[in-house]
Amino acid sequence: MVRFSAILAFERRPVKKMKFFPEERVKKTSSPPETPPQPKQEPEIKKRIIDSVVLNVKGGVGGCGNPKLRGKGGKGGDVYFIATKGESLVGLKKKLPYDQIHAESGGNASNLNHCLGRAGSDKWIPVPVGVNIYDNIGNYLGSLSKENHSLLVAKGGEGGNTKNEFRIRGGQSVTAKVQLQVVADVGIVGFKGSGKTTLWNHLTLPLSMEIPPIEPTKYADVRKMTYPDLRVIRVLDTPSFRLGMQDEKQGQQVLSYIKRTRLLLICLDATGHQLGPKKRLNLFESYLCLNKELQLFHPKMMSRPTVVVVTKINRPDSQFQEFESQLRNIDEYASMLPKESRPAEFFNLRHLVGMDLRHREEEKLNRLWESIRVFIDEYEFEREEKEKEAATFIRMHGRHN
Ligand SMILES: Nc1nc2c(ncn2[C@@H]2O[C@H](COP(=O)(O)OP(=O)(O)O)[C@@H](O)[C@H]2O)c(=O)[nH]1
Ligand SMILES: [Mg+2]
Repeated sequence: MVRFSAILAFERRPVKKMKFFPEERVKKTSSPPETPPQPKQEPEIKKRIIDSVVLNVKGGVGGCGNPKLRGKGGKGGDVYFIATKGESLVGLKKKLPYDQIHAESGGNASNLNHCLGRAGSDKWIPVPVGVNIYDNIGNYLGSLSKENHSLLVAKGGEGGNTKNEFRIRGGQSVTAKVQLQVVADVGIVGFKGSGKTTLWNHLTLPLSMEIPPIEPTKYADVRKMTYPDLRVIRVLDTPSFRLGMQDEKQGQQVLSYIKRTRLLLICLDATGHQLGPKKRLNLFESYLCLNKELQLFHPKMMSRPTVVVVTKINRPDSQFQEFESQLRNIDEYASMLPKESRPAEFFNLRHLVGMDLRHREEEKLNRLWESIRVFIDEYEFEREEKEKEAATFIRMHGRHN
């Protein structure tokens, strides 16, 4: 009986498997690789705009107190963001690739000579001028709009002392999102096929450069227009506007870029826009539709200077001339439309031009270049004046919350 079970036990012993059979191993090392070496591929160009970075920051730990000597530990250092000219988000991320940025810990109250621990030094993190700071659940922490303005982001911990029974405290830990207030100076917005990317190319590419083939725009992208006096204005091209895009993640992102521009450049097809399988909007209706959607999305956008470029005016069914007169009496024409198509407030329209984008119409483009610059400067000037006025008012009357 015993012998029988011993045999069984032997048979049940697992067979040790070899990882590679020898011939396999030989094959692996000696045979040439089956696929010839591929030429090194160019890394794919990342088109996503970097408009925010997330930094984990932590205040310094408080120093240990000393119950025997009743000594007090030093306070941990605080973490501040400071608006610094010339700083960029990409530069910031490169400079601070660590997972967490700490301020210095407070010193311990170790002996009679060091009865009071030294306070840990604060950490100052330079960030670009013109950013808003949020925490990880989107709570607004503050903004840094002017050079050298600073914001306390994470407080250092208290050192051990009689009040806290000599227990040290860790510093505050904050996941801070640093987001640019302005993504681009000009935001091009319009329905599909209205010529946004074609216009963007005309505005931003040098004359000598060949216009790249036009493809549907998947990602928002920013390019610069450089004026002869080296003034730079950044222009945002966006994927086409769709109804309900605020309910999708990518749509929300595109709208958030458009929200953070200084001037709206609305691109419209002179022949109107096919909204759905059954509904076609004429040029005026397509203008009001965009107006209404953007006004509902962000009412403040209505005070922003707006330039309208109507494309494809060479087409026989162009409605451009009619559109010009409709805009002159916009209240009257809008009142003829059903109530649900009318926006509560109209765009702040400053310039209207009809173009045939198949050709480079130099004169019109030059006027567009110039007016964009003038409108942005006027708008910024007015905004600064208003800010100054508000600051004086607060100084005189106090802030009321
Ligand atoms: N005939 C004519 N075609 C245009 C004009 N503007 C743009 N297109 C064409 O319309 C198509 C869509 O243009 P695109 O710039 O991609 O529009 P987007 O979707 O608004 O970016 C392209 O084939 C362009 O060549 C124009 O003024 N006249
Ligand atoms: Mg496009």
